[in-house]
Amino acid sequence: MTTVLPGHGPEAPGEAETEAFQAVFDAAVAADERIEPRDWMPDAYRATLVRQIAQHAHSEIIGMQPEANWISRAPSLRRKAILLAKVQDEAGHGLYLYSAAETLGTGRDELLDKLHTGRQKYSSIFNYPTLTWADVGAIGWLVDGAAITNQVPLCRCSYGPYARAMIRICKEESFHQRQGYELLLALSRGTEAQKAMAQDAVDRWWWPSLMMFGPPDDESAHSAQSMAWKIKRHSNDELRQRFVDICVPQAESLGLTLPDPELRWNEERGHHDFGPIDWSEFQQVLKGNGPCNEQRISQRRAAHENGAWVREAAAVYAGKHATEHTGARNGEAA
Ligand code: BYC
Repeated sequence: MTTVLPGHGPEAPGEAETEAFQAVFDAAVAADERIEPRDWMPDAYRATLVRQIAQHAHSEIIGMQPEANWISRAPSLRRKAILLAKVQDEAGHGLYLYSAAETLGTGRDELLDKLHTGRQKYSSIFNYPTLTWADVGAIGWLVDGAAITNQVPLCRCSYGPYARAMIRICKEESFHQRQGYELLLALSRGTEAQKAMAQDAVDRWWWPSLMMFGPPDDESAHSAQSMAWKIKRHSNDELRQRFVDICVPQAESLGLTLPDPELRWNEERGHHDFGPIDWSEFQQVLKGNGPCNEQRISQRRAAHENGAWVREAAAVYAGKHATEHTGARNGEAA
């Protein structure tokens, strides 16, 4: 959809004009059209997108930490190369998403500052430690698997730049999920000790992976509005159920079990029933009391501070080039 927006013209829109723009926006959403950066959009729609995209971007870059912990200790050159590429992909995902947030008028510096000062969240899942090599497999299989389940519908998000960023991210996440599955398969077909290590990792990552989908629908503050705006296409519980249904047969093929005695197929519902999730643990992690919250954020702040010289050098370089180009246009020697 492309409309000229109020706020982009010389005068602020009047009430009638805003109503007209709202009607155009509502019709575009109803017709499954994409809203683009220069289109008019309600302030609350913009704020919700910035909140979700920023949280998503922060998750990608914080998510590099637990896996990066194993790069230097990967058991073979092949595994090291794969893990390096994966962690690098996560950085790329962060960049696409910060760029998508920028199209909404929010600068990357501002978003990073909010992350560093605890005013914006990142996914709860990255506050858990990676204790063994098998955790790299469990993250790939379960965490990336949950991410894909959640993110494939976001490729149809009503906001164009976010939807388009998600297409590439999902392709890469699928590859990440397969490498995790393949890693766990190798361990589960290995020695007894390797199989036990794989099982232990799955036992620890299963429940936090289910929490990634967010609170239950009746406690989800934003779902109803985000679904009406077609930012979210499915509720948290729907996607969580979809993920459980996908994982059960995959766990069987891996020769591993999922740590839930209540997990069973429900013929009537056509889905797997599963046991209660410990939402108090989720709330604690969100409040900053997870096992690794402090470590993750202090490492992120340190990385940002240590990278200051790169940002400064890049700004000077860009400034120099801008001057050279202007000079060249004016017929001066560079
Ligand atoms: N962790 O009303 P709700 C990855 C918050 S990256 C922390 O249901 P919404 C990967 C929520 O923000 C994975 N906070 O919210 C990277 C809200 O708080 P505020 C990240 C959570 O937005 C590297 C409150 O709880 N994926 O896969 O409608 C390596 C109420 O929730 C969480 C995305 O970000 C959580 N798990 O739905 C490997 C996907 N859940 O903001 C892998 C995009 C909820 O009011 N995001 N909260 O203070 C989404 O799809 C949605 O934002 C969510 C939550 C489904 C996560």
